[in-house]
Amino acid sequence: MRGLRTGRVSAGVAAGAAMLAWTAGSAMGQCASVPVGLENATATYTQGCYLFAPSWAIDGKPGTGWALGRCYVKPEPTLTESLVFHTSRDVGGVNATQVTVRLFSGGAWAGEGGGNLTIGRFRLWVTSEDRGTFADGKRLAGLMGDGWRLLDVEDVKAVRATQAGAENPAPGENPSVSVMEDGSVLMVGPNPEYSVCTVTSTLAAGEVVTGLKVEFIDGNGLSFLSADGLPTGGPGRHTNGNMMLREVTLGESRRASMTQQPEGGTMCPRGSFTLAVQMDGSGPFTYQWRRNNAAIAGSNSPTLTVSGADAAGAYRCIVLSPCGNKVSDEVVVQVCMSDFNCDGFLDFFDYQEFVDAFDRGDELADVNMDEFVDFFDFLDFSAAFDAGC
Ligand SMILES: [Ca+2]
Ligand SMILES: [Ca+2]
Ligand SMILES: [Ca+2]
Repeated sequence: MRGLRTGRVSAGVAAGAAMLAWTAGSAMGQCASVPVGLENATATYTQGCYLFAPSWAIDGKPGTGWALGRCYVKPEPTLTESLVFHTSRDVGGVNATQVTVRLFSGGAWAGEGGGNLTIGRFRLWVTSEDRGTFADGKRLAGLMGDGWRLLDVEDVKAVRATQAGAENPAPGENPSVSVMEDGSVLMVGPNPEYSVCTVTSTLAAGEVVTGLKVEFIDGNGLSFLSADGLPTGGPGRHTNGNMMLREVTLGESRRASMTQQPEGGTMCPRGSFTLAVQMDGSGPFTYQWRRNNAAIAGSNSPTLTVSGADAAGAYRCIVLSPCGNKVSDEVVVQVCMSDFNCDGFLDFFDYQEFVDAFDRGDELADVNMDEFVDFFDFLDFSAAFDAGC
């Protein structure tokens, strides 16, 4: 017995150029940010622990939030408090992945001279650690874990917001933001009652993120920090140290990559053969399979099943998405006419069954597909059998 061969060829130069032209003409829209769930919120500290749970910063409700303040509980102020989350799924992929973190904060506090509870200064961290090592859901002194990497701030903006979290209500002046030497974001300028601060960063190719940490740093209005030389006016926690974080959301724009290439192979005349690709990325993906460089009508899924004696050819799949277009390897599907009984082996039974069909004049024996069963079919079959397919 002989096993059947499989084949794969590299793309021809001319065919490849045609593909790229076709692809470039089909560019799609923006690479949108796809939401990623945040779970198991844990904080080092929560003011009024049972009134402002960490999980309230990820409950999707603008009216609830996690509150931070030291004045009522801690006799000695600390510089930072942190809030950590699991990501509900791994973030990042084969290619560099853009991530966006959006922090909605605010609320007015009438006491102690008044003031708005927006975020003044914060840093963002990510981790690739096992989710069992951080973010245990505790409201106080939660598990913070090790192995956090400071997220580079590529772009940041801060805008006023409504009580419901809508951005840029008119009229009014937005705060501006700057990135400090320690990687923290500092909001300066007018202090709106509610604000949204959005940070964009990019994960390295292959980096997989399992968690997010928001580290809040006092930066404004607190006398013990004035030595920092930071602006004393503008947005930031209330002068009594209070801050209300209402919602944190995370999004990713995962660049497209093809994680599974199609595999060529050999099928028998009455069998079928399935080709498949697999994509990684934010999607959505549009698939188009091509045979011998011509689009196959209706072949718009990640898999393609071909059948029939004329299925032989060179195949590839073109995948379009807002986050990148990909062209698969070109692979060859061969039809092995001498595996006459379609059992995947070439042996005496194939020969016997062909001869039987030939003697009957059965159209199955018309291996050269000229609609006659004659001596030429016999020659073709014998040659294919001798050649191994
Ligand atoms: Ca909330
Ligand atoms: Ca066989
Ligand atoms: Ca024939």
